[in-house]
Amino acid sequence: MLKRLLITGAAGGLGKLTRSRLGDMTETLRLSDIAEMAPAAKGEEVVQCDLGDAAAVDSLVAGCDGIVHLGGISVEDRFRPILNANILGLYNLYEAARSHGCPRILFASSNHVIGFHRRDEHLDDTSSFEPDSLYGVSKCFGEHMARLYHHKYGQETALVRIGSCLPEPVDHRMLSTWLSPDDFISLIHCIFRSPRLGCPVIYGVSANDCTWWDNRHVSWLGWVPKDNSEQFRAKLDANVPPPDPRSTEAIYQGGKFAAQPILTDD
Ligand code: NAI
Ligand code: 15L
Repeated sequence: MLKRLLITGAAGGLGKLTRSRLGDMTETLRLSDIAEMAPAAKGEEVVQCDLGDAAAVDSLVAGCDGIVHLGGISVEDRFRPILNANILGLYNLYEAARSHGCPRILFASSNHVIGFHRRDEHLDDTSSFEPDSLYGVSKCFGEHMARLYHHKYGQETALVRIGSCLPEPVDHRMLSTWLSPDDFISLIHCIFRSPRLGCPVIYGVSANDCTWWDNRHVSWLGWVPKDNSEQFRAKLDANVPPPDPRSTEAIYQGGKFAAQPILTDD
């Protein structure tokens, strides 16, 4: 049992999911976001702060023995907001962790670090970074920060390249990338219960028949995802037109992120 587990990004989609389901892992849940959150319930602490504010992040991390880092820009955006939340925010988080005893971190990385691999490729932890967006580049930075602090200070981080964590897939691509909420929660339990973690890449994906990603290199973690997106295929076939197979969106694993132009700051 952890003493105090910090969840950043607690006002977001996965923040709300984890807030409602991780209470049994910890004596106290500390919840943080730049946005407003529901008031603290019993066993909870709520702290509103900007990840770009180093002093605030330092106080946020003090006293925590685990961190589920979900906070930040979660889709493609202009560079400035990404710079503050996903680049400066990551530096602030790792510096704070270093000064407060290196609590274990789950970093919510993304499949968009490898989004420019083609869909006929099968990937594992040795596959090259091929980001498909400024957002994807910021997640590559986050993974590299984690590795740097692992080598220098022994900081442990699970680099979870989340696919698409939603109640169910909403397009055909997500038949490959879907991570069920239940499988995400069971993964978080495995990460914080493991006696040793290191700094592994873990693809956050359910046991989908048509996945592109291979997690055999982390079988020692004991995570066995249970859900399979095939149960939703007929519904998608009936309701969602697939994209033109010659389009960028359909060729690459990152889908729409690969097809989007880079947004400029003005
Ligand atoms: P979300 O956008 O719903 O939540 C992110 C939260 O971070 C928001 O509540 C936002 O207010 C907060 N945030 C943004 N900038 C901040 C700042 N400067 N300081 C403090 N908080 C800030 O995203 P979601 O879907 O809950 O995803 C959570 C994490 O998982 C994100 O890091 C995302 O990149 C990652 N992820 C999610 C996937 C998914 O399928 N939901 C897939 C791949 C990665
Ligand atoms: C992500 O990284 C995003 O945070 C999420 O909103 C989804 O779009 C997901 O990837 C995806 O690729 O489906």
